[in-house]
Amino acid sequence: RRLEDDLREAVASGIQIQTFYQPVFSLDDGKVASFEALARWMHPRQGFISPEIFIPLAEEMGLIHEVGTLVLRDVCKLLFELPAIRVAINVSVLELSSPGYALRVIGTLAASHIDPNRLEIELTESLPVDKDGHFINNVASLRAAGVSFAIDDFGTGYASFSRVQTIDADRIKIDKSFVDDMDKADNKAIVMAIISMARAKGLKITAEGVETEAQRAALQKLGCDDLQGFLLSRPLSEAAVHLLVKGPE
Ligand code: G
Ligand code: G
Ligand code: MN
Ligand code: NA
Repeated sequence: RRLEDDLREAVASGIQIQTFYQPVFSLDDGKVASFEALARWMHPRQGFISPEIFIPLAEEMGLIHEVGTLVLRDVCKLLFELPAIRVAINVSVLELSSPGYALRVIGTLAASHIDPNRLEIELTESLPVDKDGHFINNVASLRAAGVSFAIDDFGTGYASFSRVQTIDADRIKIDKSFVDDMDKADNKAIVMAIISMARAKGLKITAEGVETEAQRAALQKLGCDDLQGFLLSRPLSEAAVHLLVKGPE
């Protein structure tokens, strides 16, 4: 069987695609500021398949919309059950370029009685933006409803300050590759430049992929708002998020 057939089946049944949540910590008080929802594919024979494999495949196959719907459904359930938290979802440019995407998201939030301010959309510039305006219209509608936007993997590929301006983003997420470099040598210069430019534009700053105490200390000193990475927490199951937020019952 081809992986494509398995993915089509997984998406149709829903249950093999699961959502994990990686906590993001505020540097102000060290508390959990939000969670990033991350899709996981629990393949019945091959075991766990990384989103780095199946998300691009879903994009090629036109299934990314269904994957996004499954993740958003999980996220709305969690937001409903835990009224104090905020969650960020990763959204493909293909989803945001699809007519009616914003209305579907806003409708799903409304049906679950969830304040759109509790949802953030992380956008990676891996694909070109559509030319017929659907992307911009969706972003504008979501922003008007209260959904915030972050530029993911900032500093890589097409993610740049022009992208920040186009979608009027609230936040940048400094890519793990820069955080890694910071540790090795005196390669802090890039991170410092990103942070000072982001500050000048009034953007919130999250650093991703923080794995060492040295990185944490350096990023704190440079003035990041939030940190995310294996040093602080791996992505958690829904049950583990409940335990973290509410404590053992
Ligand atoms: O969880 P992990 O670090 O392995 O994720 C790998 C990549 O897959 C990341 O770039 C992440 O943004 C992306 N990804 C994870 N979950 C989703 C999702 O629900 N939708 C989209 N479009 N991308 C996702
Ligand atoms: O592209 P995006 O930022 O959405 O990717 C998130 C991915 O990065 C997730 O798959 C998550 O599991 C992974 N990740 C999060 N923190 C760390 C970390 O500290 N180290 C490594 N290697 N990966 C991380
Ligand atoms: Mn992300
Ligand atoms: Na990222």
